[in-house]
Amino acid sequence: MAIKEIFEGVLSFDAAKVKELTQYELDAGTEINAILNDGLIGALDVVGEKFSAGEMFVPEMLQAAKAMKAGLELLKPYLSNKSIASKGTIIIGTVKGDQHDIGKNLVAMMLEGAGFRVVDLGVDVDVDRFVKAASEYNADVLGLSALLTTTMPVMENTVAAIKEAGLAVRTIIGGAPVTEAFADQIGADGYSADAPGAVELARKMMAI
Ligand code: B1M
Repeated sequence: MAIKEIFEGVLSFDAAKVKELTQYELDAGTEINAILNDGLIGALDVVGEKFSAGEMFVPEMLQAAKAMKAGLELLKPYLSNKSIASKGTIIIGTVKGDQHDIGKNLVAMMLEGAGFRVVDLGVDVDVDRFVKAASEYNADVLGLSALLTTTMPVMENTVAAIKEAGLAVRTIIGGAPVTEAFADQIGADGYSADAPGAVELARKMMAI
């Protein structure tokens, strides 16, 4: 098992090593969730702790994210399957002022894997773009991601704007600093702590 080495590869910013070992684990038939959670995501958690402790800085955090993405890219075909007939349309994006996209991408991949049509608006998405896209695509669900406490208010503004526009789309929010209590407070229709939970919520909302 090379999962520990994948973990260490992210922490030493070695994208080539992460890619090679992720492929090795895939070929060995290792569970996707083990590679993802114990190797790739687990390492980024440590990066976050080191950043908080002043032991790592933004350039290192960025390099670690790049190394993590090198592995995540190889997992993509296992997490998403665009050939399945669509069970509904979901718009997703990271809110204005926020560049973090790894968690949002993971949620998007798993939603696709569950058979939903996903329109990914990317990062730094403002309220108007969310509202326009929800209307244009006649979306069933709007997913908002935020990783910074400072960008959480954009979620509140977006949920309010969706209601004001009278759109029937349901809202799901998530991201490391987001909580169920916050979702209740801003009137979002759902909150999930992780990507599989977001899929479950979407399924319930569309009664699939
Ligand atoms: Co930044 N960053 N970062 N960062 N970064 C955090 C978030 C931080 C917690 C680090 C720390 O201090 N410990 C901290 C935020 C503090 C706070 O506000 N509470 C922080 C900071 C401060 C910053 C900057 C301000 C640093 C600076 O410039 N001084 C800056 C902000 C830039 C900006 O956005 N404007 C910044 C920049 C960056 C990088 C660009 C270097 C890089 C991002 C690269 C990228 O995304 N392309 C980065 C990284 C990598 C991190 C950490 C280390 C890892 C984030 C990550 O990808 N985790 C992070 C520390 C941490 O979270 N441990 C940190 C893995 C990912 C799979 O998890 O995104 O949580 P996550 O997604 C999960 C769930 O949250 C959930 O499901 C996902 C998978 O299960 N989820 C949803 C996410 N979205 C969802 C949506 C849903 C449902 C569930 O429904 C729609």
